[in-house]
Amino acid sequence: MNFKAEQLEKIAYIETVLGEYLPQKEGLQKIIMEAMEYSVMAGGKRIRPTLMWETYKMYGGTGEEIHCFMAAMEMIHTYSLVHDDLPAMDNDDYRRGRKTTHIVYGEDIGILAGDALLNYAFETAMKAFDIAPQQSLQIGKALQVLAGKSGIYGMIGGQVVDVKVSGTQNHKDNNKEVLDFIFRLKTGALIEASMMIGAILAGATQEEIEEIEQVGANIGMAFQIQDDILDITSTTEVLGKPVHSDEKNEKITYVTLHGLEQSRLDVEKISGEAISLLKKQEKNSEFLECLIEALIYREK
Ligand code: GRG
Repeated sequence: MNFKAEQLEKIAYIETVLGEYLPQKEGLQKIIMEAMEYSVMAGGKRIRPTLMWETYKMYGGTGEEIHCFMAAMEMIHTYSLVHDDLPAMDNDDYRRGRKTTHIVYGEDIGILAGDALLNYAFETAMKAFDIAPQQSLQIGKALQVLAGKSGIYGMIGGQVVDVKVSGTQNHKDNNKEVLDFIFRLKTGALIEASMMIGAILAGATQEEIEEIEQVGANIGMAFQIQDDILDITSTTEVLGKPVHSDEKNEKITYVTLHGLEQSRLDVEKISGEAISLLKKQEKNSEFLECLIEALIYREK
């Protein structure tokens, strides 16, 4: 398999889907549609919709309803980045190689663009009911996962602990547990949800859905450790966002706790476990395995 070429083809396809599902730029509120498009179409690796789509196909899914959820997931992911970049949070000026949304449109529209993306994500996912009414039960289940994993028991919960708890003294004795909690929720939850939704919409069994949740958890953990590594070892040009942001925000990271060498070994080990779990499913998961492998050595 020519993995790189296939990946680029898939990204191009996902971007067409995103373009189709973004709202028309019209009406008195047109600026919000422009800001939504600006942030969503700024590039990005499109890891989450790729994982969703590949998992869907792995479990035999062939329908169109998956597209609504792929677009919805990327909208939720993008809203989290837009809000994370705001002055009240990380206060970053660059993301995905260009000025952040609040720098271009102002802080008020930056906040509203994040809100709009989150809401529009659900409006978009619910279009699946019109596309595949016979799948209503699975679509309902997929919506439950999308809402739950992005909420207070998922990504938002992880972000809360990251901004409010992780740097405080009361946690200095159990930094590793707190960091693990943040990674599982802030980064892992959306990756788990992406794969679970792919499985649910394709009609996978409950056991298969739980197994794929664990695969997603491993990918998420490895992905965030690699993110911490790249924040130290990469450059702003390559990442398209500022490096050393963890140091700037005085964050405890996987690398500060475990060291660079151990962090690299752990990315390999945790990703290897994800690949083994996938292989156990005895389905065609070749592309997913290559993707997990590629993420170990990703440079951005
Ligand atoms: C504001 C509710 C709220 C949540 C923010 C996702 C997040 C939580 C913050 C962004 C900062 C960060 C390092 C998050 C961890 C997840 C992560 C590594 C996001 C970046 O994802 P990529 O690398 O981004 O997939 P692209 O740009 O490629 O889509």
